[in-house]
Amino acid sequence: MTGRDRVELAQNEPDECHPSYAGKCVPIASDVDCAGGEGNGPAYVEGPLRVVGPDVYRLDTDGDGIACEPRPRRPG
Ligand SMILES: [Ca+2]
Repeated sequence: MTGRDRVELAQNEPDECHPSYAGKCVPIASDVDCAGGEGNGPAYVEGPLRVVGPDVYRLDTDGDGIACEPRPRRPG
C-alpha cells in the first residue's frame, strides 16, 4: 500500500482528489476528516499528508502544512 494507490471501481468513493492536498488522495466531499480522529465524516482520509492549498477541510489543525498527523502535539 502506497500513496500512489488509486481508487478503482469503488462506487462508494469519489474518484477525484482534492487539489489542496498532496501525498494522499483526499476525496472531494461535503466534509472530510482524518481517519481515526474525532471528525464525523462523511468522508475520511488517512494521514499524514501535505496541505498545498486552502485547508478547506481543516485537516491541518495546527497549521504546519501537515494534515492528519499521526500524533498531534499537545501540551502536557
Ligand atoms: Ca498539522
